[in-house]
Amino acid sequence: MVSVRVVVPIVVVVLAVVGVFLLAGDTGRTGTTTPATTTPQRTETQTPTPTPTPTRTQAIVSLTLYMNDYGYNASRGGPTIKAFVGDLIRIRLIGNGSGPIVHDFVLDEKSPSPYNVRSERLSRGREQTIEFIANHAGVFKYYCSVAPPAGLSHRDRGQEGTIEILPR
Ligand SMILES: [Cu+2]
Repeated sequence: MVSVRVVVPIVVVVLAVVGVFLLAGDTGRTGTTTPATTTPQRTETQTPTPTPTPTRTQAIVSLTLYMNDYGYNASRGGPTIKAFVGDLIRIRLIGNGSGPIVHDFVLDEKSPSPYNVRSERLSRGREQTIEFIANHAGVFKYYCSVAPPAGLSHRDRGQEGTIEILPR
């Protein structure tokens, strides 16, 4: 175990020195910085060797949905969410049902869709942020899966919306 303690700092120092000489900027392995894919020091160092272009920055489709009785940001239905394949979809869900009524956000085989996204069931004032990658192109329905023992399900009351994932 002693050797590990000694080796790790040496590796860190070596990597840091190598990184300085190469001016390549991949010092993410030192553990002090996150392994970001960007090379922000490029403008300062003017590396002579061509650096491969980083992969395309991932688009983030972000929105907030208030989960009302019985719609998303609405009393019925919900906004159409539009994204491209590969986008990260980040949805902040805020429970806004009345009384004990809870709501959720589901995009699954019953949508129908190839996705398997399901939030918690949130009561008024509670929130959860969900994230998923838009891996499958298509037009699908997201919906609330809550259904009381008797009467109409929330979806039957109109609590659903459309999500469109376009191919790039
Ligand atoms: Cu609901």
